[in-house]
Amino acid sequence: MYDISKIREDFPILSREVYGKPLVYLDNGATTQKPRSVVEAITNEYYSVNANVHRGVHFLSQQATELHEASRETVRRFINARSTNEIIFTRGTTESINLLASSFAESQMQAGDEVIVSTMEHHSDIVPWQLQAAKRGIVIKVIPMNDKGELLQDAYKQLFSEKTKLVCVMHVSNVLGTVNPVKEMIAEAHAHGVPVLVDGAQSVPHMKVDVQDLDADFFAFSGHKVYGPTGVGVLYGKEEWLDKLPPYQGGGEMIQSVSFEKTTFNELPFKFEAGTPDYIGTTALAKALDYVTAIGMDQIAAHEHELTQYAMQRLKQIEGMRIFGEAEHKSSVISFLVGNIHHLDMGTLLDRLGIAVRTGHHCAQPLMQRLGIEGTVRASFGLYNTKEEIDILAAGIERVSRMF
Ligand code: C6P
Repeated sequence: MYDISKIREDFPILSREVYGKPLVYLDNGATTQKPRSVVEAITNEYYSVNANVHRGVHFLSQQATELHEASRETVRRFINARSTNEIIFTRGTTESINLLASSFAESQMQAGDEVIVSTMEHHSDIVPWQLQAAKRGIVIKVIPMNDKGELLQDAYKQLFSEKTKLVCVMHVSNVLGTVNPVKEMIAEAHAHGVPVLVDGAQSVPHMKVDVQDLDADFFAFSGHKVYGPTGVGVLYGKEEWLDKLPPYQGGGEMIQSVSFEKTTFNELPFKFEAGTPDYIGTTALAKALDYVTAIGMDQIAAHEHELTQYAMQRLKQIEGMRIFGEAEHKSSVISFLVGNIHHLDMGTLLDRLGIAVRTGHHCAQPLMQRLGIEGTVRASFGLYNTKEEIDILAAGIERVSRMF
């Protein structure tokens, strides 16, 4: 039984008002709101445990270290990694991808080698590779998509060459909602002996993810999009790959011994975690994962699927409505434009009605170019959204449309 009223009570912010109207928060693709248990984990740890991890012999330091490492185990279990050695804590998806791009390109790629990305990628799956391209002369190849927002699998297969070293693809599009068939895409890449990095920023909050079932070589996600705190994220990597890659940053924690002549590096996962980690953040992330696990990822997926179906049907009734992203497998993201109304105008006026949506290019400008537009209005749903909120959104869009 999905008790939405009870769930909403866990998120105090959802009962606030903006401009004297009840908040309708539909910007979950950008970040999600936090349940009480996550916020309390942060204050509790600062008030009663706080000490630097992995360094001190004293009681608090050991307790903080235990919490931090228990959180790594929670993440491992949540995505079904084989070992906690495969869970690297980062600041978020962006840092996870930059880490991998830097370490992978440095050790595994030479001038002329190729990385495959897709048309719908977020800038954080593109720009790190462009930085490496400028440094090392690597080449970026792009998987095209059809007008429904689905990647063309035949074209994808044609992109492989003996120079292909990595595929970097998003699990779920933050603009179109498309759920890419990453399991099949990984199998295809593996048939060419090529590893795959999956950007899971928009999948982890919405569906059960099993990195072993996907057979992903690398998988990145952000805590703040899965009801956890800002500033903490994860890079999963198969141990055999992580063993081969050089560290990303140097500093404390990631070393075994240092002299001015030679430094030896720490074992996994610490080799990739230079400096004091956000150990309070990792505790809170684990609380967030516990929270969604207690509700059930399948239950969350079913609830959001129902909301998305309802919203698609409801929004399509609005005159002049153009929806971007009609893939067969679609997550809880709806991007749209209405008539000639600029996305920024629509977003600003919806905001005045208490409705928080995102507008713009959503950090996916190459996708906007493919769609032939500058930006969209985007409503993205989370586990606490309701059909009533979708009705408010639809009525809001109709009201704004009438004004133009
Ligand atoms: N998307 C949005 O769509 P960070 O900022 O590191 O937590 O996540 C970056 C990122 C990477 N990949 C995908 C698919 C994403 O959607 C995002 C973040 C947000 O509103 C902000 S642009």
